[in-house]
Amino acid sequence: MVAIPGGVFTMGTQEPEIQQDGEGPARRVHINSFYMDQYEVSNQDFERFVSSTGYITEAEKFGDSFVFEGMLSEAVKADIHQAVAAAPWWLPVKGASWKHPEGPDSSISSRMDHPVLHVSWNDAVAFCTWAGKRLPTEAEWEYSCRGGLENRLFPWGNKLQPKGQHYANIWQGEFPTNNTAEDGYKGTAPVSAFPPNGYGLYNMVGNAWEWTSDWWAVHHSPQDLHNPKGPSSGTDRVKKGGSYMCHKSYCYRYRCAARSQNTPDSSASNLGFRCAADTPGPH
Ligand SMILES: [Ca+2]
Ligand SMILES: [Ca+2]
Repeated sequence: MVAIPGGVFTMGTQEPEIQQDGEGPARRVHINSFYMDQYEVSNQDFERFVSSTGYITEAEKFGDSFVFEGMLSEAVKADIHQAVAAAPWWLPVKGASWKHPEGPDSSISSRMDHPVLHVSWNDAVAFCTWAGKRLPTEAEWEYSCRGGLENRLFPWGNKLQPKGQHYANIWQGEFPTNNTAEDGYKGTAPVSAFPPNGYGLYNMVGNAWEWTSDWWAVHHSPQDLHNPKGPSSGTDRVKKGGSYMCHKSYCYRYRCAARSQNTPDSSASNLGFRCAADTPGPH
């Protein structure tokens, strides 16, 4: 983990790119020092948890999970007859789970250093609790994402590709039909790929979406806040950072201020997490 120094930052933005996501207004938020995982939780990390606890994820209990169509074999696709109306590239795949990200025939053996996927919010909380940690709040996550920079789009600045270099695993090409993988990765990348931000954190944006502890809401007070924890109740939890599937044309969410949501029992082939922890002693 990395020690994140306490401070004040501008959360959200006055120039929301996706209005309905509640990216605005910009508000001043004070954050106490805390610890943040340097990397997304990997398959290897999650396997250690499962082998020591026997934990069964929600996707395994439900018997299926959502997989991006572009990652599936023709054989698996031929068996599926339902899709999400608003996002037909998501297919519910029987037997898809963290161990089998594209269904029963697939395996993580060559991807142990990639982010664990198909973990629900409840699964993520179980892992972090086991590790003596917790999920970050949305405010802690966004503060971490910004890496000490103020009001920038990305963890490294405002330019997506400084000097033509890729800083995150997102989608190049035409979504969802043509993934050129110009950044080196068609699906997930190792959790240590790409340069870290100013706090030494990797893949805050792109690669896998990351759960936070907050309930989802789109209206925020413009007032100064101290260590906000989000609404006291809700139906969905906040996820941050976007994923390898994000392209500016339909999901410009690989920005620190961007946000989205899922129900706490949801899982998918582009959604993972990392943990945070309190600094010991008085703040
Ligand atoms: Ca990519
Ligand atoms: Ca990420």
